[in-house]
Amino acid sequence: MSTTTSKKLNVKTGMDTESIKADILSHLRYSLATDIETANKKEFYKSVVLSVMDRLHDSWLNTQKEYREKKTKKIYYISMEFLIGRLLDNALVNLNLEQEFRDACKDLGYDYEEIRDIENDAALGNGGLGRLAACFLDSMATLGLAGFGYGIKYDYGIFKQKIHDGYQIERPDDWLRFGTPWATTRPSVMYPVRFYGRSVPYTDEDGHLRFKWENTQHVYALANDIPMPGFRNGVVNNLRLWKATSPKSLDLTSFNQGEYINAVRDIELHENISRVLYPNDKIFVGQELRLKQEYFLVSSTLQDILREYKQQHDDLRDLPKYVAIQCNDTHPNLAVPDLMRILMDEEGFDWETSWDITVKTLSYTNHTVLPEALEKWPVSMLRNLLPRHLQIIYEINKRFINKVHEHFGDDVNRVRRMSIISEGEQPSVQMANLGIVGTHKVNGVAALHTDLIKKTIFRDFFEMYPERFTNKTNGITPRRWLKQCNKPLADLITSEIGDSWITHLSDLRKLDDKVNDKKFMKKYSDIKQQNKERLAAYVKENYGFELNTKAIFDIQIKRIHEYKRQLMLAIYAAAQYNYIKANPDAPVVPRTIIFAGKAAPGYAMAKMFIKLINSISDKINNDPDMEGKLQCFFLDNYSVTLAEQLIPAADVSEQISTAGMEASGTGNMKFALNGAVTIGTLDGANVEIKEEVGDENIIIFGLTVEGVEELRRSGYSSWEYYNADKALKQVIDQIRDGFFEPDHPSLFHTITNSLLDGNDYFLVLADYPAYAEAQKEVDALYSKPDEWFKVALYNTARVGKFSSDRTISDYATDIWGCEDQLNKGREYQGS
Ligand code: RUG
Repeated sequence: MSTTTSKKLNVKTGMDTESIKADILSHLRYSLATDIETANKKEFYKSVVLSVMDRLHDSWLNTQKEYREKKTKKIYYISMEFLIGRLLDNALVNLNLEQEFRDACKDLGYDYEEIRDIENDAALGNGGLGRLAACFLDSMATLGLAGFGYGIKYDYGIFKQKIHDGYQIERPDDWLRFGTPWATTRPSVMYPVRFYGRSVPYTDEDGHLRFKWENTQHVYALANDIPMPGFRNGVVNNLRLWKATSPKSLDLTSFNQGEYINAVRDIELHENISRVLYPNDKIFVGQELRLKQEYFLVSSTLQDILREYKQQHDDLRDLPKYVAIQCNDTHPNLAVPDLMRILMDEEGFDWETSWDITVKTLSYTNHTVLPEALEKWPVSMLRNLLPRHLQIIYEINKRFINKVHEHFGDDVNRVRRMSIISEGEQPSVQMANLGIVGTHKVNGVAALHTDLIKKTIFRDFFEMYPERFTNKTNGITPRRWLKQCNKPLADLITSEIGDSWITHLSDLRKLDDKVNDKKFMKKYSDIKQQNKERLAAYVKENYGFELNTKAIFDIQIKRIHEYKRQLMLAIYAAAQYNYIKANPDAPVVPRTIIFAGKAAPGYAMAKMFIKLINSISDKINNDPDMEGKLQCFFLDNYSVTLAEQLIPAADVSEQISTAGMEASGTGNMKFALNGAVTIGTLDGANVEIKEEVGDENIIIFGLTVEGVEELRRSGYSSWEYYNADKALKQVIDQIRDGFFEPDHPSLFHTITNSLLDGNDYFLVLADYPAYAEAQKEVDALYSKPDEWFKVALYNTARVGKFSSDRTISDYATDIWGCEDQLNKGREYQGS
C-alpha cells in the first residue's frame, strides 16, 4: 500500500468500538472505493476483515521479529491440506474483540452474524487430516511456539456437494472468486520450482563425483500469507500458501510471431499446479499433476526455510538445532530426497553429513493403515519428472538395504517388504517407507493406531528402529470447537469455573461436581435444546424440512466411506421404520437421524450410500406413521462451518467404524466436548475417549481389533448373520428388492451384493446385532433425562486430554525438541 493511501486510511487500530467503526468506514472508502451508503454486504464484510487484519499486523510483525532476534527454533508443518474454514469468528475470539466488532457492525447498520456468513469456508482439505493441521496451527500460536504452516493456495478447494434426486453431484468450489482479504500476497517471496531435465555427473575441484540437475523447466511459487493468531497472547504465526505462477509474463517474441494465444495457454499450464485440491480421501490415484503439486509444495517450502535459516545462521550442520520439519502424511515426503539434493548438489556436503542433517530435521506422521491410501509413485513417473530425486532415492534405498542385511541377515522377504522401491510390473517408490527411513520420528495419531502400525504395516521397521516410533494422539482446538461454535455452553462453563479451560482444557474436570447441581444441570440441558432449535431453524430455512427437536438428534458427519459404515446407521434407520410400521402403538423414543458428508467423486460405492440414505429418508419422512417418532435427513455440502452448527446440537455421536480402520477420528472428540454421547466401536481415539469419560459414559459395541482378526481368520460368512437376524434380513431384502426405490428396483444391488456375495469386508452384518442393542441402550438412557444429561456432562468435563494444545505440547517435547518454547510467560492468564 502506498504511503499516501495509508495516510488517508488513517487507521487507528484502537481496540474500542469507536475506532473500529472509524476503521471500517475508512477501509470502505480508501481500500474499496465505496462508502457506507452505497456499499453492499460483501464490501462491508471485506472492510470488517481489513479492520481485523489491521489489529493483527503489529503482533504479526513483532512475533516474527522476536523469533528472528532470539533465534528461536522454528517448526514447519508441511501439509497438502489446511481445512481452516472461516476465519473471522476465530480471529475475533483470539483477539478478544468479539463484542466490539459486533457493536461496530450494529452501529453501522449491519448484523454481525449476517456479515460473518458472507465468508466462504477456506476448504483446502478433504477431512480429518486437513482439519487437524488447522487445529495445530491454532494451538502452536496459542502455546507461543514458532510454528508455521506451509501448504498450497488452491484456486478450488474441496468440491461443493449438491444433492440432486438423492445423488451427489460435484460443483467447483470457487472460493477465491472475489479474493480473500485474509491473504497477503508477497511478490518478494517467490521461488522457482524445477521439473523434468536430467541428472548430469561431473567431478568437482576436489576430485569428487557430483551431480547437477540440468535442462529443467520451472514454474514459480508465490507466497500468500494468512495470519494465525494465538489465543489472547499477542502471538501471530503464519500460514504460507503457495500459488503457482508462470516463469515468464507474456514474452514479446511469441507475441510478435503471432503466438500470443499459445503463450497465454502456457501460463495457464504452469498455473494449473495450484488450481485444484484432489478430492480423494484415502484413495491413492497416482496422477502426475498431484505429484507435481507435492513437489511444488516441498521445493518452495524448503527453499524458503533455508533462505530464512541462512539469514540467521552460518552453518547448515546446525539445521536440526534450529529447524524441525513435520511432514503431514506421506504427501510431503519428497522433502527427504529434496533436502539431500540441496545439501549435496547446492551446498557441497558429502552424503553422510547431508543424511545426518536430513534425518534429524524431518519427521513424518502416519494417518492410516488402509493399503489403498498409501502413496506409491511409479518409478517411471519420477524418472521423467524428478530424475535427480529418483537417483537419490535409489541411493538411499541401496544404503538402507545394506543396513537391513546387517540387522536381519539374509532375509529376502523382509528386504522385499522394507525396500523403498517395490519391484514388479510397475516398480514404484513407497512413500511411507521413504518417510520412515529418512526421518528421525514417525508417529501414529492415536494409541491404538500407533500400536497397529507397529504390529502390521510397519512391523519390520519397528523391529529395526523401535526408538523412531511414537504416538501422538490427535486433538482439537477448544477455541473453535467449544468457545466459538457453542457460545452458550462456553459462557455457562466460564460462569461456573472461570475461563482457564480455554487454554487448559483439563480444567473442565471441575464440572464433574456439577452433576448434582440441579440448577446448573437445567441450564446445561436447556443449552442443548436451544442448540437443537437453532439447527432446526437452519434446516427449515434452507431445506424447508422441520426437524423434531423433541427427538434424539443422532448425528453421523464425516467423509462417506465404507469403513466408516454410514450403511450401518442407514440400516438401523430402515429397521426402526419397519418396527414402527409393524408396531404402530408401541412406545418409541423419537429419533432424528442426521447425516452429512462428501464422497470422493470416483468412489461409486460411497456415492451409492448417499443415494440409499436419501431414498430411505424419503420413505421415512413421507410416511405419516413416522410423525413424531422417526426422521432421517441428509444435509448437503458438509463443511467446517456446517460442523460448527451440527456438533453443538447433537445428542448422539456416531463413531462406528470397523475396528482397526479409523486411525483416530477427531469428530468424536468435538462431539464429546459438546456433550453428545458416543455410540461407537473400540476404534481409533474412541478407545481413549472411553478411558477418559469412563465406561458408563460411552456406549461401546461390536468387534474389537482382535475380534475382527479372529472372525476373519475363522472364516466369516455374512450370510449367516443375514439369516440369523430377522430385522437385519428384512432391511437387506428391502434394499435389494427396490422397496426404497420402486422405480428402479435393482439400483442398490451393488450394495447388497457387497454385503452378501462379496462377504461384507467391513463387517457391517457382523456388528449389526450388537449395534441395534447399543441403540436400545441409547433409547433407555435418553428416556431418563436426568441420567442422560449426567452422562453428557461427564463427556464435556472429561475430554480435556483431547485438546490440540496437549497434542502439540507432546510433539514439541518428543519430536521437535522445542519444549523450552512452551508458554514462555506469554500465556493467557484468564480475563
Ligand atoms: O482417517 C484419518 C482419521 O482417522 C484421523 O483422525 C485424521 C487425522 O489424523 O486423518 C484421517 N486421514 C487419513 N485422512 N487422510 C488419511 C490418509 O492418508
